[in-house]
Amino acid sequence: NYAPVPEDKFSFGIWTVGWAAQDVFGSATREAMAADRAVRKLAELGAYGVNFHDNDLFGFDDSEAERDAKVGAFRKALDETGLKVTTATTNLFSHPIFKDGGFTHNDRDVRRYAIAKVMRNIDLAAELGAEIYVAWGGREGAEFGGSKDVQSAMARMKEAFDTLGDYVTEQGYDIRFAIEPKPNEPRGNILLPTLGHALAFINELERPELVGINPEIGHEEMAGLDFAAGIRQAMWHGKLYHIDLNGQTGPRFDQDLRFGAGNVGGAFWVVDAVEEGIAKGQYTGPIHFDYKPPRVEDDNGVWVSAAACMRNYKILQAKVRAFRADPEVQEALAAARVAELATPTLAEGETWADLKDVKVDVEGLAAKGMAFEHLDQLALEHLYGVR
Ligand code: 3MF
Ligand code: MG
Ligand code: MG
Ligand code: MG
Repeated sequence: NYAPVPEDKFSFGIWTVGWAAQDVFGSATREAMAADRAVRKLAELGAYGVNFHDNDLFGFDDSEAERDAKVGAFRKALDETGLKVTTATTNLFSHPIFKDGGFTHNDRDVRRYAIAKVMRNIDLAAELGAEIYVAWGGREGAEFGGSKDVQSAMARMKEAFDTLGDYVTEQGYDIRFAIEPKPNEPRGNILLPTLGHALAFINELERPELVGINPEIGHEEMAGLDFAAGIRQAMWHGKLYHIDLNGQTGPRFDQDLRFGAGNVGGAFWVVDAVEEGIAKGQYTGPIHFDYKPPRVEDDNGVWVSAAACMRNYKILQAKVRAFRADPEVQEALAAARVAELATPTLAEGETWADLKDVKVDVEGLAAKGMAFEHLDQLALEHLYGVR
């Protein structure tokens, strides 16, 4: 059966099941949910951990006493259920002060305040045992070419991550950062729009070893990209620190469907990539869902959709394993020469000089098919459940 257990390491953002379902065109359709209730229900469903923004636990304007009481209730729920805090993050996008972003707001005072807000929540994250600190550049971006000096924005973004890297190092916190790319929404264009932009940016930091990425399926697919290929490259760089799994149907608004819905074929290869990464020790984070129970659902529907994220992962995990174990698939992989790509192009000791006048069977190689259709048909038949 596909029942989730804590060993599966499934985690959820508190803001996912907790979303009251307000959107740009309409008000909330569900009650606001206290973080401790989300923790208890997720534990009942078989989750392992949670991730939170500071303001998922307490309000932006709450007094210190209110903050302490709400954090206390959250902590009590964690203690009673055994759920882990795997990850934390900062809300630098909801309050009007962040209308032009946090780290790259044109106004210097906002930038200073944004970094301070992050440091304060890192203290709480460290106290609660989080190992990953996610940074999604919510409103870091622009609608118009003239309103944002992009090169200065990159310099300020670097300054923020360098300052935060110094902070966790000097506090002795065992925390690494994961940048979450997104191409657009809520801004017309967001800085660090894809995982590739983020990977390049990390190389410019003073402590690149402290910073990786947290790519989201929907965000990369909004840009028309292949998420599974993207995370395989991120793992090759040693930079996949965390992951946001959900569903999306091609380039459009950020749908945040439950994992497994939307691009089903894409989800199959995502699970294949994640499982391979785990097996190779390249991915050690939680299997994390960042989705939104649709606005049409009531409280019961929220938990149906949360359970479905985990169930769909386990169903796809079983299908991926069956695909990889199928002898016919192994024959098809061999016919497609997939493993040959792992062989270096130059033999040991060879240099460019050995290749300069290389002779190959040009006509024979050009005429030979790749046999990819048969391989992919086998994958589809596993996915469709007929093998
Ligand atoms: C928005 C997102 C965010 C981030 C979250 C974690 C609210 O599209 O995906 O969810 O995942 O802020 O940093
Ligand atoms: Mg998102
Ligand atoms: Mg999304
Ligand atoms: Mg996300």
